[in-house]
Amino acid sequence: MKQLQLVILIALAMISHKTVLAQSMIFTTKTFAATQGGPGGEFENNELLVIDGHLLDARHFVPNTALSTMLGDADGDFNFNDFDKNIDAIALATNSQAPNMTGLLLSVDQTMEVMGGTVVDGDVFAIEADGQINVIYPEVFFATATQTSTIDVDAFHEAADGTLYFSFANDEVTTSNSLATQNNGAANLDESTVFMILPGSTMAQIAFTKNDILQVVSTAMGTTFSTIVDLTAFAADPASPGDFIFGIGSTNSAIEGRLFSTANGGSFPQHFGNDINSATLGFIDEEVLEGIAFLPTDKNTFRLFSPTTVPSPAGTHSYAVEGATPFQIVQLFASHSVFPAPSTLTVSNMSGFPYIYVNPSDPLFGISVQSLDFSRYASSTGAATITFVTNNLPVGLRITMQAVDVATNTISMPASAGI
Ligand SMILES: [Ca+2]
Ligand SMILES: [Ca+2]
Ligand SMILES: [Ca+2]
Ligand SMILES: [Ca+2]
Repeated sequence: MKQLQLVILIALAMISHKTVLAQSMIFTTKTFAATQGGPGGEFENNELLVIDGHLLDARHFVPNTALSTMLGDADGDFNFNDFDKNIDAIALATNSQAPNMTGLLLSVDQTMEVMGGTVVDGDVFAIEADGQINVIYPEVFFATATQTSTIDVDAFHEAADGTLYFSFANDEVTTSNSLATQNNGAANLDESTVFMILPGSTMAQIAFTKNDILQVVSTAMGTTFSTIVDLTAFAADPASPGDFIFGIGSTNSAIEGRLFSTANGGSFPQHFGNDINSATLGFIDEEVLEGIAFLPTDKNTFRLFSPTTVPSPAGTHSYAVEGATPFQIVQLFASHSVFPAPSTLTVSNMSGFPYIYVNPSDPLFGISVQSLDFSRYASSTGAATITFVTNNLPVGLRITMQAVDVATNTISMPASAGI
């Protein structure tokens, strides 16, 4: 009987040519995206988005307000809104790296001011608990490995065996004869080239040339494409070991916003039985996807949003949560923000986000705990909106919040308001 089941499974595997997504996929868009999913109806290009086994369409995973709250007040204007550059690469951090706030490594597409300095577009970095940026792989590492000069990394992936994969945002010229040879004799490395660095090596090889990527796209689409403009995202395909999933920069409406897998020579990753593209992600328009990473498991995240623009000093403030236990209580905790670096405590005996940004000894914290205005029952879909009204408060007085799903004792990432 067992053998028969095995034969059936093998037969099923052989007729299945599609990659099926079982893990949470974290990603970002290249530009602002209007969406049917999630509060506010919009995603910014400096936010981390997610689809998973619970979510049919894309939702926030880490809103830019959460990233800015973690980063702190880099420019000293008493607003937590300084994570303001497009995120162009995302990768899952391995255990070998320093603990960091989200478990993810990021790159941005412009120089960004952070506390204690700047990050540049070629850096791959983690955000630490105290708001410091920890550059795990600096730009010079990639430039040296490819014998180029200043570069912008726009796709990055660290494989389980330690092999690093990456792509550049622009065409770059190499002085390496070896790389040129691998690049069909050309010193000009196309922006859709995927490089790899094997564990222990400091020199890169070409994993996929522009033509290799074109071939995968053409095979998946069943028609020949002469350009995909750019490779914008790269990760191991969790449903097909040894294969990879990538995103492209083309704005050709036939292929814009699609993800491709190298499985079967060229195929479409699947989510809930659909190809992953702008329409199935719930976007109103076609959007170029960048920076994909897969979490090890399907993870239902509990998420708190503040409005994407800092509200005026006085008025009604509306905070949305998603991913809470349906029909159970969501509690918002608030305290006055600490500047310039956020004050953090390590969470114990709670699940979700590992740090507390609200200050339990602040008087506002006690008020938020006791106020009915700060708690709501979640809807049947685990959503709730919490609103409160403030009077005009001076510059320098801001509020940091986190939400708790009381039924599961799960804490959200932080949000903040310019109140
Ligand atoms: Ca982005
Ligand atoms: Ca600021
Ligand atoms: Ca970058
Ligand atoms: Ca690229």
